[in-house]
Amino acid sequence: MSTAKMQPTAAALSSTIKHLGCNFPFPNNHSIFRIHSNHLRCNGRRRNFSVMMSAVSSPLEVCVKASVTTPNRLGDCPFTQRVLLTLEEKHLPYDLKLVDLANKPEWFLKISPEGKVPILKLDEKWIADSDVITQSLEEKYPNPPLGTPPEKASVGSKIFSTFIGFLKSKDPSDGTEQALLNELTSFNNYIKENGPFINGKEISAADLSLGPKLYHLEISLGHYKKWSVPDSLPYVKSYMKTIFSKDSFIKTRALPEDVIAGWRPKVMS
Ligand SMILES: N[C@@H](CCC(=O)N[C@@H](CS)C(=O)NCC(=O)O)C(=O)O
Repeated sequence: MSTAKMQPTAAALSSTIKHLGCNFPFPNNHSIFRIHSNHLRCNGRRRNFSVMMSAVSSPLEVCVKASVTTPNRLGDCPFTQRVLLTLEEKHLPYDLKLVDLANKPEWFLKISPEGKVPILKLDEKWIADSDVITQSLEEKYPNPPLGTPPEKASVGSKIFSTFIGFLKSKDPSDGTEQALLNELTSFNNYIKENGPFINGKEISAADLSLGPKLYHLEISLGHYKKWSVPDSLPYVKSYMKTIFSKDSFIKTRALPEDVIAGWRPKVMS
């Protein structure tokens, strides 16, 4: 088990606040503070910048798949990356607990009876399943809001299953490539009309779920089928580029070699 801490320091936040020309008392205990929109008085004037109001006392613990190619690195689970992206976009500190899924330790099976990652500890309870985890994070930490309106939540949701169908297919004329192209085409048309993200201008939960799946699609179809998203779908391509280049994505993405290794059993079966 290995632990990697990712958190801003209280000192860094304090120095940002001082930069704005005010000195607020800032506890020097390395707690992490969340920023809310609240008005404070500074130098006798009401200032409309925001300062910490509630403390996230310690980093949230998340069990994630460990890399199979590189020691002490995050592995290739798209559901895990979805959860980490949510934590990043909500500026929540977290600790990664890397789990070797090929050799699951006893401590992990005790807290994850299904033996699956991701699991995240919230209010002293371990929660499984990325749907449940991201929903629970949204409820407990509503700012910034990441919820996707229900009528848009399933946009692009068939891309992952059709991608897997095509990846596993051994018969080029079985229609699996066309099924994927159909899903990507309707996503392309949707983003063209409604983008740049699924909910319009701002990134939301549906993008944080789809982004890692498109990353797996790009790497594994490129590797195993020498296939890439056609130029006739420019909105899909620019959507992928936008999401893949976000800092939160770069920080939480798997190594391409892990993605390739992760899909090998499906391709070979
Ligand atoms: N529905 C779950 C799926 C999680 C899942 O399938 N995780 C895979 C890794 S990507 C896993 O832990 N598999 C167990 C194993 O490989 O033994 C979610 O959204 O979190």
